[in-house]
Amino acid sequence: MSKFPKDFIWGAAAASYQIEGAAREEGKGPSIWDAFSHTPGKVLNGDTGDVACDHYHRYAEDVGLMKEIGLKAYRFSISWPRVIPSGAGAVNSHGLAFYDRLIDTLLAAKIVPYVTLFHWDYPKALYDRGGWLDPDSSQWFADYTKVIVDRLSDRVTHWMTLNEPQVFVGYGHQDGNHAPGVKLGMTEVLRIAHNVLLAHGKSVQMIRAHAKSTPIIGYAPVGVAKMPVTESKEDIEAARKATFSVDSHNTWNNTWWMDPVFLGHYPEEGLKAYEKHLPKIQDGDLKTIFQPLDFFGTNIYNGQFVKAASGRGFEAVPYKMGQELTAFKWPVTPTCLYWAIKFFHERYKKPIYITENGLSSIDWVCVDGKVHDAMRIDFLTRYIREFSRAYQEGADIRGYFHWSILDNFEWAEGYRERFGLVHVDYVSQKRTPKDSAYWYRDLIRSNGENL
Ligand code: IFM
Repeated sequence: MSKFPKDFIWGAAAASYQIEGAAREEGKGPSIWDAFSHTPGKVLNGDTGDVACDHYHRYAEDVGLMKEIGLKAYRFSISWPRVIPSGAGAVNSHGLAFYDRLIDTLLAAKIVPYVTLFHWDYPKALYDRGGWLDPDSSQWFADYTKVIVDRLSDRVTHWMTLNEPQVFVGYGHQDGNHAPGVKLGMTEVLRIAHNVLLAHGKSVQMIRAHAKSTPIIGYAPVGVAKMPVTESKEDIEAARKATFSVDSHNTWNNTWWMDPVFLGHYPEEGLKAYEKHLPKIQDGDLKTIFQPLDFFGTNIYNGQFVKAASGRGFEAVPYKMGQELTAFKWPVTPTCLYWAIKFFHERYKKPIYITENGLSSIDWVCVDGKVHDAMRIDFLTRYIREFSRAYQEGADIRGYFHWSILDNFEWAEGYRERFGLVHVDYVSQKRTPKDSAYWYRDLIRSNGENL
């Protein structure tokens, strides 16, 4: 058996606010990330996405690099306020024209565009009208979706609605360390979560109703991975339970975000855990949320080991002494790409894409002019081998998107964390493909057989 399916999609990903720059150019409206990053003390070093990788102007060079690497697909997001400056209503033709140019350049390079409709740069004007708490918020998102689909679906067939709702809802609206930077209680957070899920459902309906070519639609929540500390039957069952568990104090889980979308109902455990804070769920809401999807996308970087225990059936196991860590201080746990994929496939029974995975490491341009990121190559080798193992055992995997194509603006961490296959010097905007870019090129050429 080969290590990956024949038409496997090897890609890389990025998101609008993290790379585009041109924050105030050609009619773009402000997003909550523009406001947040310009608020003193919110982002490390006072970094902002004003210029970022200047991809808005350098997209052709960037697509050229993607072509050199041999990417089959590029996952990028649309900046909602670039296209509709006040979030609802008038459309900015320059904004749409940018995405036209980007898509045409990708297609000319034989790279398939995978479009994410929302990756966190929410229009500031809509936030000021109530944001995701507003009962109309799901319709605002659906209307924005229509504008994009009307314009781009003659060339785009692959769509994702939302990126990592756990993060933009949890970090943005509960912890307050991401935009918009508010600390709301669970009742409001769950109301937002429900509106966000409705937005997903309405957006899928809009894509299906208006796409000019048959759309292939997915969603990209965080995969909160739990791995068994041993491969005993008991620990494996504990990991399965933990993967689908819900804690009452936050929404950092899988099932609250995945069960309504893929199974048509909220998880029982969540309904109990959140009992005191549940939003009003109107008749028909779950039907709206539960739209047929073509694939299950998920972003996974690390996981937590668990073991069997009494009570809930599982217990977290502390990381080993001297646990390997990324520059971001995230644990390096390759088996998360095996266990999470196995469990998600069992429960949701959909074709799977890893829509993000990668490593932040300490990269710089060396005296020989190259970037020797050996740790990224090692990280990817280990993780992608585990992903292949899930395939060997029956998971229906369709693609893998490396995060990220370029070093970029890492939200509250500013430019400190470097996730790219391509190094970016933010002063000169010079791009330097790292050793991992050439390694990924060879991996793509062999369809993963060289792992
Ligand atoms: O950079 C982020 C991305 O925007 C969402 N997923 C995780 C990445 C690394 O933190």
